[in-house]
Amino acid sequence: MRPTAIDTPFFDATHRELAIALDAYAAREAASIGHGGDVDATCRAWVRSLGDAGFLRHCVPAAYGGASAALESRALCVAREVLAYHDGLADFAFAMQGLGTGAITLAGTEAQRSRWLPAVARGQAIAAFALSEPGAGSDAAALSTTARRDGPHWVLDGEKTWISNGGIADLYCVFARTGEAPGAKGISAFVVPADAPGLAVAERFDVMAPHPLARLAFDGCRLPADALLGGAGEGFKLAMRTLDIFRASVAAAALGFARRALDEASAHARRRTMFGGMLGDLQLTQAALGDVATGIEGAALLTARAAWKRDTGGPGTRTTREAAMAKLAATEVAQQAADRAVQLHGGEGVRVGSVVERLYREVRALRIYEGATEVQRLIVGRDELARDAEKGAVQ
Ligand code: COS
Repeated sequence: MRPTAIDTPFFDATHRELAIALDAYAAREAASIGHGGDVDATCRAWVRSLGDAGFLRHCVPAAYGGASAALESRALCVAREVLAYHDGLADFAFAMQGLGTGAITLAGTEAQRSRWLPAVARGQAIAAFALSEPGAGSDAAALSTTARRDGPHWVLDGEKTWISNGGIADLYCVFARTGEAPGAKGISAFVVPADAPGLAVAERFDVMAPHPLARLAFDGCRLPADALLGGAGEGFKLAMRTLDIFRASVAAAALGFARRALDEASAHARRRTMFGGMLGDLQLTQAALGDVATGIEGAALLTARAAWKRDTGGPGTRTTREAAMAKLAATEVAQQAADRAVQLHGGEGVRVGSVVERLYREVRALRIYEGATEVQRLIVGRDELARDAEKGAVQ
């Protein structure tokens, strides 16, 4: 597969080379690693394979074994669109290495970066991002896990939930309330090794598109003083800055799933006879495919713009609005693409184990995690109001 917007000016020759190399790799490895069986073992296999092949270098900066000087949003997007097209767990394994260490890349000390980033880039350590809690999902600033100083230590108490890679991760990037101020300004980030005393995997979850997922319990979890990641009280902004990068990449993954669904639907429509012709001869089929293709290409341009703006905008460029639009548009169109593909396949579409049945299950969580569709809508809507207020101020 060739990423949808790869031939637009948002991308250059290095991205096209990456796409070609990954496409060949992913087709081969998806066939050899396979989809079924134990998700922990499958994810570990993908991390090892992606690390050995050098693709995880796109998840960390060059100074720590990465592929480019800074995390490159466009490379992340290219990689995720191609991987998701071939295999949801391949995309998951790749993305989590970046999301789980994104805050270390953005704000870690030299010691934190050199301890974790090279190992993550080689696929020798698995990373996770721990923000959500039983009582704080969309309203991330309401989190209640606490971190308090105790002499030379930090002590964490509370729970994190829906943590991807929970149970197989070697390190967790954890956000906890340190209380410098109420709400968002009283949260700090911590690097927590999986074997930290007082950290336990309290529960594993089965979900409709299985991947390692857990609830974590912190019970007097004792960390050294240098576990603090970034400034005290700056954890919420760090989480949001990390999400600004990875939300655009979720959009790219959605595009990969959507493109696969569209390809499966088109191929089926050209093969399946119906009413004395082919399914694809029916105008209703053509309209369904036309709507999905148009939605995918529109979302791909939003995604490319978000990634390009971040990569080329210079230090301090905010892409919150662009990343939110991209995630919103791409994940919604992926749902539509998978649903139409199932519909066009008829009974075969709901047969457990068919490609479109798998895609239908795989795209659903993308509209929820890393900021639900409703959160993206409110981010864009708030930004519209702020822009209007600015206009008012200058009139
Ligand atoms: N980059 C840098 N700073 C940011 C930021 C970003 N993308 N987003 C917010 N901030 C800053 C704000 O500027 C504000 O700082 P100041 O008070 O100094 O201006 C502070 O952070 C608080 O921001 P805000 O008031 O917008 O926070 P809210 O509590 O209203 O929350 C939403 C905003 C809903 C957008 C946020 O909670 C969110 O993204 N929720 C979804 C969480 C999520 O994605 N969870 C999934 C976890 S991974 S599966």
